[in-house]
Amino acid sequence: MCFRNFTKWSRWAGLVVVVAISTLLPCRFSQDRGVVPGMAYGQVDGGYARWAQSPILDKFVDSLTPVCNSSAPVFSSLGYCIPIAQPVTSDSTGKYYNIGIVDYTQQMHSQLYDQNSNDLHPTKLRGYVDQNPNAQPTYTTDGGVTSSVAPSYLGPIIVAQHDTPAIVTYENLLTAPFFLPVDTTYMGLTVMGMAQSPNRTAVHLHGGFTPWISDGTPFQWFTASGDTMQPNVRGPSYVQVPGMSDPGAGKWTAYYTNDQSARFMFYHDHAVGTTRLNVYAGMAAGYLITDSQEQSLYGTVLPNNAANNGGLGIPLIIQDKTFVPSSGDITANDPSWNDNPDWGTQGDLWLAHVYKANQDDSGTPDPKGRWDNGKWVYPPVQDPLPKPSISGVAEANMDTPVVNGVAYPYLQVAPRRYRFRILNAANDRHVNLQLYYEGNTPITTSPLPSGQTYVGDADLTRPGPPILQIGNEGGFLPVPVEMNNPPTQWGGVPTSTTMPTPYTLWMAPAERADIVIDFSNIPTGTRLILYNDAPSPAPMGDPRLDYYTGDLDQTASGGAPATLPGKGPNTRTIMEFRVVGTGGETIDYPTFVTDMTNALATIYPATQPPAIVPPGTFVSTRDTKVGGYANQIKSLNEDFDDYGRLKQNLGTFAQHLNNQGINVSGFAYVDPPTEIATKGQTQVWTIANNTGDVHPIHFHLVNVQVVARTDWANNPVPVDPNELGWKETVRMLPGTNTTVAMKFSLPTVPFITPSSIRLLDPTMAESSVNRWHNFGSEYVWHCHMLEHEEHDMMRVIEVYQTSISPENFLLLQQ
Ligand SMILES: [Cu+2]
Repeated sequence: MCFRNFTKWSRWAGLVVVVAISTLLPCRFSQDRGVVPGMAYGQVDGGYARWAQSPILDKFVDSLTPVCNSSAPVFSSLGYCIPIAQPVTSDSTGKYYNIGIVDYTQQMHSQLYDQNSNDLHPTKLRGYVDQNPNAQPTYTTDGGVTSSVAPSYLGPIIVAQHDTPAIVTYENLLTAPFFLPVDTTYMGLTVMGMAQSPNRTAVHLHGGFTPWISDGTPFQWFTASGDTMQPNVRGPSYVQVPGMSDPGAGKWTAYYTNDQSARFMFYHDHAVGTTRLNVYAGMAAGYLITDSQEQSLYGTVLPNNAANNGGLGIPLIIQDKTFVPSSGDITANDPSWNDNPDWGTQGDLWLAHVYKANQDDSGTPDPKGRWDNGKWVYPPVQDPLPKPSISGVAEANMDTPVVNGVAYPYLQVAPRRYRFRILNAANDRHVNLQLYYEGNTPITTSPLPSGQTYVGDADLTRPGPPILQIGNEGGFLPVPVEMNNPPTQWGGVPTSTTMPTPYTLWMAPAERADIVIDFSNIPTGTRLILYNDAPSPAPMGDPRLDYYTGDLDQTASGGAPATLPGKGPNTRTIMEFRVVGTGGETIDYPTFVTDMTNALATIYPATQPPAIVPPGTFVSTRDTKVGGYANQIKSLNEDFDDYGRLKQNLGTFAQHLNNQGINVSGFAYVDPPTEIATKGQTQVWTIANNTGDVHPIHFHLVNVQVVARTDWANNPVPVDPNELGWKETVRMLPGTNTTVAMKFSLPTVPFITPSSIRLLDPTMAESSVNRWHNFGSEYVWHCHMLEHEEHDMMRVIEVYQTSISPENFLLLQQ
């Protein structure tokens, strides 16, 4: 359970503090993440790092997983493609899909071997599978699933047409013990002393303009009919689509309007208490909306060929994983991993399951610690509970980049333009993407001659072709943005507390980038590296989480040995492009950029709503009114939970005493809602980030306009060119206010949507403070670093048809 109690609620109403905007200052900056200087280190916790490193893998030996193509099947070198979902039926009301949720396995690198043999070891995963008997792909992979169709990682992609609804029935088929560590102290997994199933699922269409009953918020979970703990149980916010028959045991139907312009979204798990685990395990898949305006660009400014999946482009879905190493390595670094036979073996997914604090509970500094122990900060957390043996952690930054389900993939490209649809689907790791020529010094050369770079690494002195960004989460940008070229590298030292400036294509978790790269002038035989140097966590960075060739041996501080040339773990070399063969095109790049600029100048105003605050309007985040709307103050905060573990929260700027006796802002997810709108209302929020982290804040239902940023001294912090247009995941920089504007329209649907009426905290018994509440149309806003979201950086957004009291249960429809 997260830090919260009913006495705080009773104080809450009386302690709302309206903070004058002119005095908007951090109530508290982030906790010190370092160890206490000058102290002698003991052999704490047996000297264990409690942190594993993946087996050493060669880079760029497996090809990128392509999208399946029924007419000319093409697979990765590992034998996979990402299927496109096939509707089971279509009529004037929309396209209907059946998608199962299953455990399965898939090989993610050709050197992930079984522990007891030299056989390949497909990694245990859970994810989505098209249940249409005629689904793609037409081959079968290793599986063990009940469907006749094999699941494939990150599939099936739903490709929807603007304004044609998609009605998806999901079936939870998860019945085996979860293969990842489940912390039962997190909200939702123990209800009034009763253990809850870890195999709950809730499916959220991220970016969708969706009625709340189909949004897939945390309490809209459902279990499998064969669940061993809670068969066919539906969460307190589970609602069927009105007018449709009950989908049946273990199922849930969602109605997606697709009343949006062309854009790249994704659907992923959102179940209370297990979101971070389910997504890390693979529960994420692409969702594209296309429209006639986008299609009019195919063959002109956008490519139109098989390699680009028509004109839709190639998905590059970037994640980070750590694979369980050999039994010897795991025993040396993280021996308690072996205590649970359900967790994976060599080649399966590893996840930290010990809250490895900078000080143990006796106060002895631990040089291998990673997060603060609230018992030993000042002022200390009062009477912390003993930390659970299986614990969630503050952040899960892993050591191996995986793109489309392949560790360190390569992609062969012809000398022509390619459109890529990039999604950062990592749990917590940000990336700062850049493109360089690959080094050409053989790996056998030692020592590395000065000024040279090994094969397999990026030569930072030789920038590749520019990255031209044309879209983000909200669809097309008003103006294409050429990522500064040569790219700007993060220098390894934050130049300010606000952001490691400068940067190139910075993508926080859940951000998307629609980009075009022109390889037409790159000679055949060239290899290029997609490079990342974002610090993790951003912006301050922990050097133990930055893996690159020649890094220092950090085993003494719980990190990895030095990374060898050409091998992992390496979080800087994401993937390799190989320019091969013919089939190229002749492109004059400046003319292409001009043509793209002209195309977006037409398409953007035709497909996107107008700006709430006219572009060019000067806005200070301290203005009391922005664009004529009251400027509401929100906050992002750090705190400690009842166990003395770091946690994050968000909410208004109202302050209350925490368990250290400090006045802090922010509330728990289940505290009474403070973000309230009426249908069609426009609101402006200024969000003050009181923490030391960059948090990607995601808004369900609405897209937002990023209006302004300022630091604490009210100096402007520029909005990035690729943040113009509409977004739903916005980076909040530490020590910075970010002002966003949004309109709370509700989707038009062919049925009457009931209100969300439930206990404020459905995981606790009803009481005088834990009341029944009418949430209207219930959505959420939260950090999309999933370890933060789950613990407990999420709040409700409630939208009402008209302005009413939240306790008025008579208004039953939205
Ligand atoms: Cu966060």
